[in-house]
Amino acid sequence: MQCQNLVIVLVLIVQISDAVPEEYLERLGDLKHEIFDALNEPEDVFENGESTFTENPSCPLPFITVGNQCLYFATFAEQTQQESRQICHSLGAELVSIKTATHMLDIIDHIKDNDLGGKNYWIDGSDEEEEGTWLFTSRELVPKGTPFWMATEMENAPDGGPFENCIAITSEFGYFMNDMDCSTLMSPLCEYNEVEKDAVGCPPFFVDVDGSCIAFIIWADETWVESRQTCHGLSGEHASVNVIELLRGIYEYVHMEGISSHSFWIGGSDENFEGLWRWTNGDFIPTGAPWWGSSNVDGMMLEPDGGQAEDCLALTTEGFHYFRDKNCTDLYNPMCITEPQS
Ligand SMILES: *[C@@H]1O[C@H](CO)[C@@H](O)[C@H](O)[C@H]1NC(C)=O
Ligand SMILES: [Ca+2]
Ligand SMILES: [Ca+2]
Ligand SMILES: [Ca+2]
Repeated sequence: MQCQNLVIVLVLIVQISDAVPEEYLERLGDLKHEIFDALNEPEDVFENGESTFTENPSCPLPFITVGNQCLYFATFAEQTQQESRQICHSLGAELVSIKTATHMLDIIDHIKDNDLGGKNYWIDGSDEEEEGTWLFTSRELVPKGTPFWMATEMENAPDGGPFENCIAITSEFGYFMNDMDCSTLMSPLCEYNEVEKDAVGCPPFFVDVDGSCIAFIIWADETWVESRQTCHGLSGEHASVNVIELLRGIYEYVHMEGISSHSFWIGGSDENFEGLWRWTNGDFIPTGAPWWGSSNVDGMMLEPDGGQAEDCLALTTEGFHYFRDKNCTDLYNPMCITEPQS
């Protein structure tokens, strides 16, 4: 098992180094760092035999064993609770649900022992549906009281009423569970669970959308060119949306996952020849309805409507995630595509 892990790590490292130009490796910054670190951890186990990360064959990369759970502290991202949930889903995981006192202790010990303090994490659990009824995603009840929730001699959490409906563990409150405003930006703390794995088998950060593996990189605001490089860094391509069911699937996915307030760059442009829209592999992009959205810039017409000022293809929130031409230096989130894993 250890040898297998090492081989997987080496293959991934080779793939990453091949795909990314040197100067861009630096610019990918935190994201690449995080993923790279996570991928390297099993190697430490291999070399030292002993490590704080107990080897557990059932924890796939980038998850590590904490107690009897497979966890990933996704510190590269800071998102709302709903968006954090989506990031966990893209790793075949869910926000961690802390159900036992031992889980609680294991997580706090791990944060202390591994210098993960100073960060704030979203975990599973909310009372958005019915004030005061705290439920995990599984609809089981979240345990109340000691030793889970923060308490002083005067009062104990949750006590934020209708304005604080999501559970976080934060540095400020000593990593006790605390109810907070769901739109606060914090890092996802994901728990891998075999059951959550999608049927198609997409690599980390990619999810199955209508049979394609798509990554919604909601934590990075980038130009079109940077988005393309980010996709290459994840061993993917800037997404071609060349099947109408995929456009529909993307629309349904961003609404289902609560990330429809995000706008995405996809892999199309007419930069090489004005008006001639191509995917990054050179194939032509379909024109007209129902692909492109309507435009009211110059009477009622369809996009593209930007001429020389707009040469890159985006699916935007205000554009209802139809195809629209946009200024290539606008900052949106990358949307990437890759092949399902066999
Ligand atoms: C795109 O937007 C940038 C920044 O707002 C601006 O400087 C640039 O001129 C625009 N490009 C085009 C082609 O209009
Ligand atoms: Ca509440
Ligand atoms: Ca154009
Ligand atoms: Ca436009």
